Amino acid sequence: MKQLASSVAPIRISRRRMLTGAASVLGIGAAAMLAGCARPSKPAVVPSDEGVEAVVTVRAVDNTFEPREVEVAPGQAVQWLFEGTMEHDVVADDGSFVSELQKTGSYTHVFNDAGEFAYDCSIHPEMTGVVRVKQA
Ligand SMILES: [Cu+2]
Repeated sequence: MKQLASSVAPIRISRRRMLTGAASVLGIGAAAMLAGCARPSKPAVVPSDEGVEAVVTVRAVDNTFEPREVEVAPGQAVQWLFEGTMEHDVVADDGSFVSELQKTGSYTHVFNDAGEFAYDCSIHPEMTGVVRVKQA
């Protein structure tokens, strides 16, 4: 009987250790996830190119950009229309075009350089889009 009692105790300790270990692994995982998702800070707003006629319009609705991918030629402009009930913005990964958070209105950007410009909404990471600028 003594043997049984002494064999039970170590099991309890190891269980507790396992739980503690699992909790700390989860904690590290959550911290890594937060670090991966969080933008360090929103880049500076790039003023909208007003007075320019856009060749493509993208609607920012709740919670998607429609269409998600657009294509223009160098020198052409894309206009985003804010139509959702929530605030959204347009933030280029490279910071080359960045709008204010807004519920209504529009934001226009002239793309002078060829390339692929990914962007998203700073408060809705699931809202992503791409502007492809191709040489005509
Ligand atoms: Cu948004």
